[in-house]
Amino acid sequence: MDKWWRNAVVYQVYPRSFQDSNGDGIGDLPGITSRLEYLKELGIDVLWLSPIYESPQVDNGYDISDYQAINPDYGTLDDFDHLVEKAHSLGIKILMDLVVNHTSDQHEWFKKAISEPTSKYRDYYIFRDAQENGDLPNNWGDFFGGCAWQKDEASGQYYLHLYAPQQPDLNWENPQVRRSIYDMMNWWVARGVDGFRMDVINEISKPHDLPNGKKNPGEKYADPGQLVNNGPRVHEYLQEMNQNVLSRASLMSVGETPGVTCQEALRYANVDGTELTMVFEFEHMALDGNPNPALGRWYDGKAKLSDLRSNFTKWQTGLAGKAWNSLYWNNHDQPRVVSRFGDDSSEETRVKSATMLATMLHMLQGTPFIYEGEELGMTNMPFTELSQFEDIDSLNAYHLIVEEEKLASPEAMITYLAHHSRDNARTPMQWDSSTNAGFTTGTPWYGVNPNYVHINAEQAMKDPHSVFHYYQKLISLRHHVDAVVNGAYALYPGNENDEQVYAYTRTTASEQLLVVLNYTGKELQRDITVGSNAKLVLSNYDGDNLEQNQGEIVLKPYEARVYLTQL
Ligand code: TEU
Ligand code: CA
Repeated sequence: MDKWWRNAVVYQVYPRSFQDSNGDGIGDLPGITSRLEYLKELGIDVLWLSPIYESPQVDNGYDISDYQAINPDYGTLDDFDHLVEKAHSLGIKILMDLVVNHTSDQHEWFKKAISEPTSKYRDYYIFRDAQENGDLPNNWGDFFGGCAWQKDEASGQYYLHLYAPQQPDLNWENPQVRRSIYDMMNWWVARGVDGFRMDVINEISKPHDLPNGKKNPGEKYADPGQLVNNGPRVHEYLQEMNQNVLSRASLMSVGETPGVTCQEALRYANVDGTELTMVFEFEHMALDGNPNPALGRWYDGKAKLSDLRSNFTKWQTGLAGKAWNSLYWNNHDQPRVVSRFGDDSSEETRVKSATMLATMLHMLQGTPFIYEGEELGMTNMPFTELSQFEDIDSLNAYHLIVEEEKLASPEAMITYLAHHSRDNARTPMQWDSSTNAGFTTGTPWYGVNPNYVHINAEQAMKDPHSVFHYYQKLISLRHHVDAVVNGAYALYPGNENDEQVYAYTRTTASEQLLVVLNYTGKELQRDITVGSNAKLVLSNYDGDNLEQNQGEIVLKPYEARVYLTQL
């Protein structure tokens, strides 16, 4: 099988916020098509489209009402075909978002499940009676902070939803459900797509008797992740999907897998190719959570370098040779990386820390994912009040944590939301310094970050020192240096506990990369030996640091260096 995705770099587009073409303030498919040359210029190989299907948009498209139709806000199937055709002509592959843990409650299947409870569609979902004492079927919460059960008033039964009540979970135990999903996937493959990014795919298999979960003190509902992540039949289902769809066309498949461990990932993303080609793990996204577990990720602290390093090291060495990693800092669910792990407080620190963080990630082994605007060093939005948030998850969290459970003050929670809300990723792409950042000629569906006046693609493409040009170089290194793709990962000797500098090597039989990163805004000195035949192939500082050295290295604030040695 051709494992083309191993050398590839993926770019994620959030269609609503990328480019509007008709002035209605909502990004759309013709808008994306019009920006493909920009992506080509950046150098990416694959374009991942967040959901573009017909959807009531309760969760911005992750609630699908028709898997084989395009949301009219985004265009038509013709627009889609045109996008695929043009992307392919530029050598860009297309990755579709596949959301099959749940549908929208407006999907035909669910509407029939409710209106015709004796029809076969009832068993497409997970309905249960209340317990004899009248209690809910079990104590699960949903991942958006509510209860996982919603009452169907007509029958008195409850249906399961791991996300919003408008996102009922599909019953994967039902072979007809699985068959319909594989048929739908093959329909998209026939239309030209090159792979799928699979939403919460490790949550599709629920434990058969839906047992109660353990609750943390003070919590109303049990976190369902402990029971539904990596459920009993998930590997069986994915192998079946692989045989019916994925392996037939050398498709790339990346499973979004919250709560996945290295051990589980060895199965999902095994090199034999019997399940998926790679997974998204979440551990490095959980290193800056609140010290109080009841507040989860709602916090404004920074991750320690030692935690990031030991996590990367665990995954790099854990999967080496046995499974394939994906690499990401950002997506539509995460705040902007430069604001989160870097420093966006000045133009200088923004550019240096964004490029340092990019180097940290892109020189690792795996397939890197870039989220729209990350290549410009786009930052978090300066949110100051609740009315500015839009995302269902953020609004629910505020309601629950501040109003119901009184675990945080309104002020503290706004600070946490501003730091960590998914809305930070969803502000419109910043193309140029014209009104609305060139995203739309109308009124944008969501506010543009005011810093678009100086942080935008047009400006970045003109500036040789921009974050954009640095990403271009990282991508090019991956395409041209074998060690970036295939080199074995190792920590630089003695680097294990350094809280400020991260240094690692990637080695093949014929070459070695040395990556040195200053995680701080301070100038630092380290005892790192760079061989006399090492060539500096990338750095985020000019001139003064390019000299060879045999002993002490002096690193400027947020400096990143990559050396290549032929062995
Ligand atoms: O997100 C799932 C997800 O990232 C987690 O927040 C999840 O709720 C938790 O970790 C479970 O342990 C995906 C999509 O990326 C997101 O945009 C959707 O809202 C969600 O699924 C529902 O489709
Ligand atoms: Ca539009």
